[in-house]
Amino acid sequence: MTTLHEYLESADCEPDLCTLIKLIAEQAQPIREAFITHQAYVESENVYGERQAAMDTWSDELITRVLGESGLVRELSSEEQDEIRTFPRAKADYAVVMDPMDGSSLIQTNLAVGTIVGIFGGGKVLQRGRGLKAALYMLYGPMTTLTLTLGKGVCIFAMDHGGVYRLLEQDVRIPDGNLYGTGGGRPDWTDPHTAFIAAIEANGAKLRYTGSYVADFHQILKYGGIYCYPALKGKPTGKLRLLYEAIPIGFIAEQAGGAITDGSVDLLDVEPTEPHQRTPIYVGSMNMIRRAKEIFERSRA
Ligand code: AHM
Ligand code: MG
Repeated sequence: MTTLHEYLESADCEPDLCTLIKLIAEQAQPIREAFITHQAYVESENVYGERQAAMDTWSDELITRVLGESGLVRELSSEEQDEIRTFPRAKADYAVVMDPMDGSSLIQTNLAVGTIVGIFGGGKVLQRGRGLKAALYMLYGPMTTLTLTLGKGVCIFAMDHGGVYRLLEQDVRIPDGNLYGTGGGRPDWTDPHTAFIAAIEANGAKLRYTGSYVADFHQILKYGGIYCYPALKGKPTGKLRLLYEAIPIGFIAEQAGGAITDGSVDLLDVEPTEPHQRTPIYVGSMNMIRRAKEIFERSRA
């Protein structure tokens, strides 16, 4: 089976970008090993006032250190850090956005969690998602998988017992499908979101939601449907973040034939103004995205 290394060589990927992707992918092993010793929450909060799990800070520090030392990354912005990090001596000019441990509130339950990464060129993290050179996520489930796009389709690799990633699936396409997951409590949903969920349920949509965005999205990628974290009453931008959660996953979704929207605009076209901005997210199959857009458009008329 094709290894990640062989795939990158054959994909005509810039050599420094290949090195960077392999370096990030290698961190899955130490991250997996650390779960057992880092189960607890720590005393700190992140910039959003959320309690940090030990794995949030541990994985953030690990990846930040490795990328800083690589000399390949000029800027790094992480969900777990208040400020953008700069590495002025870097010899390459990649800029990385990441959620080092998405779904961390589930670690003690042993449900799947993951690491989400977007890689830009040009040395700046504040860029529109459509400018990404690569996006990937590692999912720590029964298998460790790496879902990757270099902007030319999506591949899924699985790590074998020797720590080598082997190609599981290529040219992944999101099928039209009828699964959905949505964040936010029902009393806090807005009228268009309530109308959308009612419409898809009336059409047979089935709820599947763990509370780990990266895992919930992976299910949508494989089986089709939609993941939503909507605007909520009193929280018009919802919970998830444009740079760390929307953009990399949206880029992968689009490369697999799906899309990402906040209900009106394609989130890959949004110019970020600050690293921690939040956005409502609807990501998944085209049939579901079309339906969401129709309902939101009607609500604005
Ligand atoms: P995290 O990045 O700190 O894990 O927070 C984001 C998580 C997503 O993984 C998940 O979809 C969402 O928060 C779940 O939120 P809720 O508990 O409100 O459903
Ligand atoms: Mg997250």
